[in-house]
Amino acid sequence: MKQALLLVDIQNDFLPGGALAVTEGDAVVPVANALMPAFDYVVASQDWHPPHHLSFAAEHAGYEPFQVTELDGHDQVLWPVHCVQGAPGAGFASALDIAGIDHVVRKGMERRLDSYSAFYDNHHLNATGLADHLKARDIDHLVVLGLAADVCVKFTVVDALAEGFGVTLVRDGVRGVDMQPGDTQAAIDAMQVAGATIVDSSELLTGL
Ligand code: VGL
Ligand code: ZN
Repeated sequence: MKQALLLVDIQNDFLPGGALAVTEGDAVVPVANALMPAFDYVVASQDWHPPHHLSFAAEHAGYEPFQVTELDGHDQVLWPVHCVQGAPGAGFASALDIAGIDHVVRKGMERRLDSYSAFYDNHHLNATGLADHLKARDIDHLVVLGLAADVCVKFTVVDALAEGFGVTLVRDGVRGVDMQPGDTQAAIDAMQVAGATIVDSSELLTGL
């Protein structure tokens, strides 16, 4: 079994003070930094939207962030403008040890199409190439943490399992948006039901 660490969207806009701030989102950074040296291969995803991405509420007259609209026949949650390509908010958290990252996968670049998962857009029309990239390196197990637990982490983990990867989710390495109270716990439960193993980072670090 060859494992990789997958850091999901640990970007400034998802940290306190950011455009789409996740409560305690900064708490995942030290967990990521502690785990990185224990892995031979570290992948990081980056939400990477064009300036007028249609997941932004600002692109829809009369809509506010966190409302839902329909886009190309699918429900689309409307978000604050976030993770615009090249903007500071799209950058990795400044406290993240980016020198430890071996490969970056960017997603959400198509204006009409959102992409929560690091593997596929939300309608599974296009692959990001991450699955092939990992399989080409004989990686068959992913240890996953990052932001947001109930959005991009959940979609990434579900797709990873469907692609045949084993998945370990680091419980203390995720935080959620919680648009509804309890969303984060429900997401963790759903990832476990889908086949992920849930651990605390301390369980991965003992014996190192
Ligand atoms: C995310 C909402 C919109 C995430 C990305 O990274 O969880 N959430 N875009
Ligand atoms: Zn986004």
